[in-house]
Amino acid sequence: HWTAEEKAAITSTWAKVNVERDGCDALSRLLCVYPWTQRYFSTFGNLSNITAISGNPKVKGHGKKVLTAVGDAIQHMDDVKRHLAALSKSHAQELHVDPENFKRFGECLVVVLASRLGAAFTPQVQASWEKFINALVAALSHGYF
Ligand code: ZNH
Repeated sequence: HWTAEEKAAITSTWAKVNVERDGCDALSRLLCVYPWTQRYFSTFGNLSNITAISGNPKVKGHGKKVLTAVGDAIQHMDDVKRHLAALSKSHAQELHVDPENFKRFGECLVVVLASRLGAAFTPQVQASWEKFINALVAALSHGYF
């Protein structure tokens, strides 16, 4: 259910992503804008303000881990649900992450991509990303039901 243009939009913009820098930015935004999401990261230390959050090495490490998983999912765009089945189960059953937070994180990621890409983040690219984020969120939420 992806057109060639959508796939090209996703893979070409992803080639410009730095998983550590942009992962840290997206996760920092989540923790700052939706501070109750900090409850999942009680072992991360100081998350008291945006400077502390974005400079926290554990935020950096975890942001990289999450965006690396997003990059892997892009390699499996036609089969995202199956590709993420185990990760969905672990978020549901072990980490107990409210799946609403996947949507929130996806929105943070789109903001980071838009600010990095500037003019390259055309309406067509944005639409492709919104569609991909929806598929990613659906796949990650699948193991909850
Ligand atoms: Zn998550 C973990 C992915 C979202 C929370 N994650 C994780 C990991 C991965 C991920 C890959 C690792 C696992 C293993 O190692 O096994 N995530 C992901 C993705 C996404 C996410 C892809 C989207 C897109 N998460 C999320 C959110 C949250 C979370 C939103 C909340 C808010 N995670 C989490 C936690 C963990 C994880 C808590 C664990 C951490 C540690 O322990 O270190």
